[in-house]
Amino acid sequence: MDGADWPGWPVEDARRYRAAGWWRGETFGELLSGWAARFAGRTALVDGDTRLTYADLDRAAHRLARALHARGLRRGDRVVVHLPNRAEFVTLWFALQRLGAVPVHAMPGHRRSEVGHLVERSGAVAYVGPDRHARFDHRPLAAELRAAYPGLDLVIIDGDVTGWDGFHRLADLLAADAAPIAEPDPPAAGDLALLLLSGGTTGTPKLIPRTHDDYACNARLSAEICELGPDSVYLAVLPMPFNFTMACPGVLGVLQAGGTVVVARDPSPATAFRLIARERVTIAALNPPLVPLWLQENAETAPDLSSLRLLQVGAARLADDVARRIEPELGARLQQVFGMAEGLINLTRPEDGPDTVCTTQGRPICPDDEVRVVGESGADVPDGEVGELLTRGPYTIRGYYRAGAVNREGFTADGFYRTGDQVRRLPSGHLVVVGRIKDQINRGGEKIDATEVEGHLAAYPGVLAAALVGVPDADFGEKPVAFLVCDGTPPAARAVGAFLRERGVAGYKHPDRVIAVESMPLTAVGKIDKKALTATLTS
Ligand code: OOB
Repeated sequence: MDGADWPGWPVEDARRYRAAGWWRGETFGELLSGWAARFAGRTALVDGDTRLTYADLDRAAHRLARALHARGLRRGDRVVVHLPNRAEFVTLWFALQRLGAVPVHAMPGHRRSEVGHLVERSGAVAYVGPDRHARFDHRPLAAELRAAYPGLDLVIIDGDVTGWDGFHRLADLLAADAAPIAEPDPPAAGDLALLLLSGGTTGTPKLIPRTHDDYACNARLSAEICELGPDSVYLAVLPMPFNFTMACPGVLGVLQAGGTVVVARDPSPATAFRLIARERVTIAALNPPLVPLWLQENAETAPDLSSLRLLQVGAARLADDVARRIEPELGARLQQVFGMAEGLINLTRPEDGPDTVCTTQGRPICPDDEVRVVGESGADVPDGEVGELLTRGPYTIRGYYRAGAVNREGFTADGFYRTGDQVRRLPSGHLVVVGRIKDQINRGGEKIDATEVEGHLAAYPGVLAAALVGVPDADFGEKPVAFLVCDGTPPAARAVGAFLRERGVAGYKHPDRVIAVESMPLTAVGKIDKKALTATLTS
């Protein structure tokens, strides 16, 4: 463990997690070798016409690891991975694991501002992206990043690199027959395996250090509860770098069970339904805004969803009445998923009754997950009462990566992560998410750090003060709205969007509406009163 960069678990806790079998001392590189030996000829991955067996995936990851090593990549190096859903994401991920290099998960929608922070904060030496995706050319972005961060000297593009000096083609590296790694420096299970980006609430994105031991536990326990096995076929609808899609149980949970991952290159229900019928998909994971789209497309086109047994929904609050329609209309069981990149995963269980499944967000996946629900004073509240959720456990981080003082706010002195979520705990241990105290907007699962966006808005010419708040939205649960105090004519939402795009801010963070106000309402302690701002729209 690298104590200088991130706080690991106290020795006593680590010993306990190992003794209980939550941590098994295996790296993802070793795990892939084991799966390849066990499930060799079975299909691991399907992406369009590409079908990789476990043996194929193992070989491809091995070959790519050698090629990356030949380009100078070493154990501990951080690599920003900015790939959308495709088989190469998985191959690359395992190639990095074999080397002990650390993928830094960027989301497909992230742009220069977010990816730049990832590079800077992680000290990444390499960037891997597609040539173009969703009408965005990643190559100028990669060139800009390379110019801005001298440490970033390796750029790998999955696609065309013609005219881009010094960029490597991922396909060439995958095909390369590089020499065996002369002096392998294999990672250990307690090492950093990946860095996830936190939704954040402080204006500066925080990186989440996950180890082989803890992340494998996350995936394995999720897979056990979802009863995955070699016959499971998982449809990856949400972005694969998202923790939900990656490990809850997602790609890693399915692979450790010997099942098959089917890649959906776009999240539309039409694509999903075609793949479900063709590949006999048994499990898929969605965020709440996708659910009504699935229900509608299902009613209109009557697709063959007969293979689908489990539909996971999470990342934002699923409305109870939408939840109740899932099983009758789609014929698949619902599972609610309340998780976080920092760790704790809550799932409803196969044995839970319909009321529990439709109205709660599940309960922790590990018996050693510790959950506290505390009031403002910091004291625990009784079951049934609302408080902030604090948690600690074998796959929940004890601090962010290279975060220093920020960790003292985000975690209690005895290592509990302050989730910023307001929940009620039922006597059964199930949690109901009722709100949050963090200054974040959850746009249908995509998290927006209000402070971060306000920093950009304040730079808009003539803006004297800016506040970003989440307002209720029928499709997304909530959407960001900007309140601005302006010197002169206030800008239209479209102009603000163009400004943010120019600054490299991901599109999902752009305010849906811009509302000019004379002045900001303030709370008793002089902070902008966001509740009062929201009330002006909803009253
Ligand atoms: C998942 O992870 P993150 O890191 O993008 O966001 C975590 C936050 C939670 O603290 C909570 O505020 C919200 O997202 N959230 C939910 C929820 N699931 C997540 N709020 C209400 N209901 C739910 N079911 O979003 C994530 C990670 C792994 C699995 C699933 C989701």
